[in-house]
Amino acid sequence: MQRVFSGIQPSGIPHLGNYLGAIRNWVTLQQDHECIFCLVDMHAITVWQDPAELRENTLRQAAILLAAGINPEQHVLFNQSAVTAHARLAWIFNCVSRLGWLNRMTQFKDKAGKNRENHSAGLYVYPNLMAADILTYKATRVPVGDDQRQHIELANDIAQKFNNDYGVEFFPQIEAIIPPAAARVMSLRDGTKKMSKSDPSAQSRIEMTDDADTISQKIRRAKTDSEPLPSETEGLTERPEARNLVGLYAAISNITAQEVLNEYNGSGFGAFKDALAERLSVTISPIADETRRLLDNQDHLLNVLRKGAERASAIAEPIVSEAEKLVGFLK
Ligand code: AQP
Repeated sequence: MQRVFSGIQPSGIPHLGNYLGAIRNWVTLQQDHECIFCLVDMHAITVWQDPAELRENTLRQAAILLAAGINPEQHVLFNQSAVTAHARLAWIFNCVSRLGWLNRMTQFKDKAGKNRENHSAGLYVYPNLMAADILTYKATRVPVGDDQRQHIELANDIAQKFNNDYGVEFFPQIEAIIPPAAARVMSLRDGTKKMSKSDPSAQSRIEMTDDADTISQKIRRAKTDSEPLPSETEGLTERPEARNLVGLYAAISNITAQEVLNEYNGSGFGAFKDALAERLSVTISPIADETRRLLDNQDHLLNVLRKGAERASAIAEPIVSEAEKLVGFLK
């Protein structure tokens, strides 16, 4: 059975992009993979996090994952900072990875924007830590949204360079599993920007804790244009907001964008948005309700994460200790 690793940052409330791009696929992969799911709190602090909010977000995110169908008995769910092997391997990778490789990372450029000099060194070496997260477990399959494709390629470069430098076949190559639909869900306010937890406007995203009224209100206010929906998907090429909403409808209903257009071509956005909001609520409301129930028992959540960290450490420790020996550290 292949080992899957995937992570999500507790940097806010997970949104529809995280759900369709990642979490939903994690749930499915549990059927025929050994899965390790991680709340990557060390990644989260690469940009400022209020400590109390980080704690709250980490617990809420654990609750959302359980509510969405992650099974912590058969698989492993924990928070990154509880397993020190990630930081140890990340340091080794900081020394394997090249500045030239990191300079090409578009996510750093997007997040740092024009104010590059003022961002943390952690944000810059974030992809090295991500490579360490995966290779700490020698995981070979990583379900991610399209935005992480470049980071997985970099992780493979790091694994290969480590193996070459030390003359071993120690780290495996990694395969990104990118969903065919909704691999990149866009902001509801701007169809050219990805939906993101850190967007200052909560109207830009559907959060996994939103109730049916909030979902309906956000979808009704979502930016669109004044044209009716086209009959073919080519007609969406220059219409990013319309394309995003049609893509969401298709992904949540497990049909193609063309099938959505077959039903709605020629109509305006009013009825289409109502139907979309309804479909989103059917999936999200039960997850939101179960999340609220789970959050009433924080001891249970802490216990799940603690046990998950113990099991993760048991897998990670021999792998990272061996990597340290290969580097020449006295053990
Ligand atoms: N808009 C998106 N569409 C599809 N997939 C997405 N993912 C994130 N945004 C979208 C996927 O969700 C997983 C977890 O992401 P993350 O929390 O680790 O980090 P991120 O990609 O940086 O997500 P955000 O929401 O934009 O967080 P902030 O604002 O804190 O940086 C990943 O698999 C990601 O591909």
